[in-house]
Amino acid sequence: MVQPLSDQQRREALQTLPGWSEQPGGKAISRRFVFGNFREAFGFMTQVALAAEQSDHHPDWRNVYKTVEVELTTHDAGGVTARDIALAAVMDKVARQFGLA
Ligand code: HBI
Repeated sequence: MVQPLSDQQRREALQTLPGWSEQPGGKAISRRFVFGNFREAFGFMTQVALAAEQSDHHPDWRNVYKTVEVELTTHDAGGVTARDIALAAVMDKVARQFGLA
C-alpha cells in the first residue's frame, strides 16, 4: 500500500503547488478553483475525472456554479501521498487551460 508523505515531504511538495494548502491535521490538501462560468467549471471536472479514473485515484470535490472546491487525500493510506500530489499537479495543468494561474 502507498504510504502517506512525512510532514516535511508534504510541505516540500506543497511548495511546488501554489494555491494548495494543508487541511488542519495535515491529512488532506485543498484548493478552490473559481472559473469564468459553470461550463468551464464542469469542463475542468470532466477532464480531471477522466485522468483520475485512468490513474484510479479520485478527488473529493464539490461544485457550486463556477466554483470547484477540492480536497485530496488517499483514503487507503489515511493521509496525503504522492498520488495526491500528482493529481493536484494534473488539476493545476487542466485549470491553466481555462486561464487560471
Ligand atoms: N481515491 N482519493 C482516493 N483515495 C483512495 O484511497 C482511493 C482512490 N481511488 C480508488 C482507490 N482508492 C482504490 O484503489 C481502492 O479503494 C481499492
